[in-house]
Order: sequence, then structure tokens, then C-alpha cells
Amino acid sequence: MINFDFSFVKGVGWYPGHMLKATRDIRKQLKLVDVVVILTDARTPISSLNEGLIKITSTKPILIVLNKADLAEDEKTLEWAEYLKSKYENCDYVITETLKRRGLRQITDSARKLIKEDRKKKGATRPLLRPIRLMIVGVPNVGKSSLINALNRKKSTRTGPRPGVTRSQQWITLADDMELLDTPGIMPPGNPLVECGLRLGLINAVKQDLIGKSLLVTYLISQLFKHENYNHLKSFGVKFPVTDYDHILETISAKMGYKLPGNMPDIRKTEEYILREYTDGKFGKMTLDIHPDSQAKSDVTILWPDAKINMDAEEDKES
Ligand SMILES: Nc1nc2c(ncn2[C@@H]2O[C@H](COP(=O)(O)OP(=O)(O)OP(=O)(O)O)[C@@H](O)[C@H]2O)c(=O)[nH]1
Ligand SMILES: [Mg+2]
Repeated sequence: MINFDFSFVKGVGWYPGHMLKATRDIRKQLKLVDVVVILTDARTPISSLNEGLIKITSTKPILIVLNKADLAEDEKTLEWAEYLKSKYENCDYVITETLKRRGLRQITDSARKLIKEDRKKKGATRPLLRPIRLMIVGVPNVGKSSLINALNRKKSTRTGPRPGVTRSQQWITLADDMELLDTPGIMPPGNPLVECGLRLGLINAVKQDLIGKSLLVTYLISQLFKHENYNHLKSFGVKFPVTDYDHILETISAKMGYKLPGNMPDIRKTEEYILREYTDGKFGKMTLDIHPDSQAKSDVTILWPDAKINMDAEEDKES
């Protein structure tokens, strides 16, 4: 049995000035667009959705894209997609793996279908004689610019495995009858619940240094135990069953040759390495958002801050 204690962790919000401006820019451009494409990370479909974006764009049809599906468990991605479709009116969903170019066609097909239905609902009778316009929004680092590049093929917008790569809006015209608006990633203002914040840090939607890399590695390892996802740890020589957290980091540090003077393990370097391995998908498919109805399956206890206190804080914020 291994225990993890996160009860001391405080929520970490991240809402720098450029996100406030980006939100204003989205409101301004909204009247120009035909459909809003909201990207979320398939590993955290709820934690990385930013419901505020759904609220401010709800006058338009919305296509929810669960991207990075290559990093999430297929069955759970489908379950979450159906959940989102039933939760929000006016929405459809598509599951994508942008880097492998999977699901791209469904995005353009679904966008066209949503626009057609919307125009019909509004009584439009003539065909649209201009390119259709899609605005791409979402939290940082979910793959908005990558999606646009994959659709565009000319690779004109910058991407990177960090939050905040795109800093301003940019229209991109595709060869066929479509225009795309890339936007900077936007977090909801305020502090998320602690576990939601840790998930956002792990997927790089929030700067990892703001949360602390040690804490994120501990959270990652707690999730590996929760999902009984041991293969990558075993490949470093970690022996199971494990009861001692330090043994995991020390084993990986020894395997990688990360040493400090005096032959001590270089834990900081090891933690940075583990997070890079996670970002590169080396720990395999793992969905972090867990539906409340699903059962935890493993021999691990994880302590969280008093959920009631957190829930009350959330409600206060909304009222
Ligand atoms: N594994 C995987 N990685 C992806 C996928 N799509 C994008 N990425 C990677 O995710 C990282 C972020 O991609 P970006 O396109 O820059 O994300 P963004 O949403 O534009 O980010 P900001 O501009 O910072 O808001 C990059 O390293 C991409 O290579 C995917 O489907 N699967
Ligand atoms: Mg971008």
C-alpha cells in the first residue's frame, strides 16, 4: 500500500493580463464567426474545458474537440464526449489526434453540419456565399495552433509544449472555403479545485513552475498507482510492490545517471525528466478526469483538502 497526501495543497489559479485581453477579443470577433470550436484535452475533458468559454460563445453553434486522444483511454474519451454532448445544447463533438492527423475531416464535416442546422433554425434560405469561419478556442496547450496547422498544412502558426505560445488572434485562410481564427489559450479566472489545478499543471495548461514540479510528479505518480499503470516505472527498474515513494525517484535517477556530487541522486533533474516523459506520452494512455460513478481500482490512498471547503469556495465565487 502506498499513500499520497495532497491535503496541504492550495489551489493555483493562472490568469495573466493577456488572457483578459484574449477573452475580450473573442467577444469582439464572435459576430464574425459561424461556429466556435472549443478544444479540450481528452485526458482531462472536464478540467480543461473552461466552461466560461462555452458561456460567452453560446450564441453560436459549438463544436467540442477532445484532442490528444492518443494520450487518453479510448473508452473513457467516448464516455466523456457523450457526457458533454448531453450536457450542452447546441454542441457536437469530435475526437482528434492532431499530430497523427486523426479526426481532422470530422471537424470540417461537423462544423459544416452545425452551420447548416444553425442557418436553417434562423430561417436563412440562400446558401452561404463566403468561406465559413471557425474560431478555435480553449485553455493553453490543448493543441489549438497544432490543429490549425494540421488543417492548413502550410504550418504558419507557432506551437510548443508550453502554455501561452499563441499571444494574439490570427486569421488563417485555408485553400478550400474555410477561414480559421487561432486564439491564445485562456484559463478560467479564479482558483480551480486542487486536483483540477494539478491536472491542468500536468497537461501543461498552467505553467508547471507555478504549481511546483515536485508536486506535479507526486500527483503523476499517485495517478499511475490509481490506474495501475506500472509499465513505464518498471522499465526503469522500479520494483513492485512499492511502499516508499522516494524509492521510485531514486531508482529512476540511478537508471538515468542523474547524480549530485557525493553520489547523491539528483531528484530535481529526475523530476524534470519524469514530467518530460509524461508530456511525450511515455506513460501511455491515461485519462485523468474520473467520472464520479466509476470505481477506483487500486491499492492506493490519496488524501485531498476538505472537498466541502473547496466546494463552498466555488459556490461563493459564483454567487
Ligand atoms: N500527443 C499529442 N500532442 C499534441 C496533439 N496536438 C498537439 N499536441 C502538442 O501539444 C503542444 C501544444 O500545442 P499547441 O498547438 O501549441 O497548443 P495551443 O493550444 O495552441 O497552445 P497556446 O497557444 O499556448 O494556447 C505541442 O507540443 C503539440 O505538438 C495531439 O493530438 N497529441
Ligand atoms: Mg497556440
